[in-house]
Amino acid sequence: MSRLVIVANRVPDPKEGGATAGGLAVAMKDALANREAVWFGWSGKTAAETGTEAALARHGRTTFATLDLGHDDYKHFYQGFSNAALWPVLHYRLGIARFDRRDFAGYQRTNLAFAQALAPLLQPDDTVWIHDFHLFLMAADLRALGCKQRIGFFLHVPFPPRSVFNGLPHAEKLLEALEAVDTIGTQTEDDAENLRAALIAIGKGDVAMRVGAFAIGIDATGFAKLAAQRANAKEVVRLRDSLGGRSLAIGVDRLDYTKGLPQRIAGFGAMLERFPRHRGKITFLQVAPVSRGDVAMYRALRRELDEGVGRINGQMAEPDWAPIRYITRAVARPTLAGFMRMARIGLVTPLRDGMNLVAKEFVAAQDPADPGVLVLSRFAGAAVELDGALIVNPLDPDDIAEALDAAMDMPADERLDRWNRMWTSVRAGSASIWCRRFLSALEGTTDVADAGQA
Ligand code: GDG
Repeated sequence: MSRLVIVANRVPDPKEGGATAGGLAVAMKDALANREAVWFGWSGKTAAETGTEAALARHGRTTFATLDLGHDDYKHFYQGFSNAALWPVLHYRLGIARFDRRDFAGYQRTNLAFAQALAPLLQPDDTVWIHDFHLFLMAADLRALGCKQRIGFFLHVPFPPRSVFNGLPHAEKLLEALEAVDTIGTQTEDDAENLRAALIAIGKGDVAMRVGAFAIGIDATGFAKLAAQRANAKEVVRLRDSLGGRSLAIGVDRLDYTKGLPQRIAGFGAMLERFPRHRGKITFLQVAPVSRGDVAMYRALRRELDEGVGRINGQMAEPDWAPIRYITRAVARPTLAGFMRMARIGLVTPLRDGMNLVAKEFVAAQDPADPGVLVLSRFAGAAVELDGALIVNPLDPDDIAEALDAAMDMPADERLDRWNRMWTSVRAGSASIWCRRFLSALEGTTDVADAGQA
């Protein structure tokens, strides 16, 4: 079998064997176990200049190849164009995007530097799989350097309607660069349609035909097992004891403005106000590890949340009960799995999300004998598959309030029925299946149009 070359902005730490570092590493686990592979990208460190030669570390059958980012590229490529311009635009938030031509120059420079450092490592029959919005231009740069390998590109985040995308300066350059890609993957059929329409509008109908939807999944049985194992772990018991018999609602999200956190908190407050019989009966735990804390929008969000949580707790708390518990540190993954299993309600209400793995993790973590209820935003890619959830509009606090009320009162047989439907689809769409589907489309054994279908 030919070698698989994975390219992503971040590379998992080889010391952890790639197994513990984030969703992508989990999703790639099976593919990496079965063939020779290279994982190429940013080391996570900064230096005076972006590296020109990748540092190599071998682990099992995988070679980790990493570059440090120069301070300027960190500022303009990563914080600037990737996080302050592309991220909001791809999440439909044109109004909060910040553009600066120096940022785009940094983006072009870094994509090219990545391509220049990767090209000499490639073998003729390698399959190259590039991930996500940081690297729209890299396939075209590789082609310009003479690379003839098969190249795939997967976009983990949404792709908005072209009227939104075209608000991004240089939007056309990003689309044109996709000409160099053989198979282009998005999370949902809506994203694929939006991307195709944007490509067709600039006369790239041939490229539009290479776009397909491939919904990413989780290691469903692995996460279910982890949650069951941790059901009585020390931290989980501590949380259960502290609830004093009250129900738990849980939210787990990177602290990001796409995740709808202020709206979710307002929705929880609205539930307590409109349905006072739930007061003192439920505690909402929001875990929201700080992310991209050096970007201004994220600092503003944190202040807004501090204030929102404080206001609702101040208004609603009793001496022996605070409605909301809010943690901005990361919680260990096994502990999170145990917390999710204990929760009666999972609150996943992003304003926009490519997929949202937390929704699938919550489903996998449930006790089949007494499963909880998922309240899910219709704007998460996961909503396409998880029709057993209570689907809400995350912008409408009353909608969230009513779903919470319904979840609190939902009889056991309805909970079980809804959960069974969701669990069937989470299991069927596991991470390893996602990986296999994309690679078989890229490596030519399935048609793109059929490959994304379950
Ligand atoms: C992007 C797209 C798409 C969260 N807090 C903690 C923690 N997490 C873990 C979750 C989950 C992961 O982080 C988050 O994944 P999501 O899918 O929810 O969201 P993004 O990070 O925005 O990911 C998204 C994804 O890529 C994959 O394609 O679904 O749409 O935006 O696994 O559990 N993990 C630990 N502690 C925490 O406090 N250990």
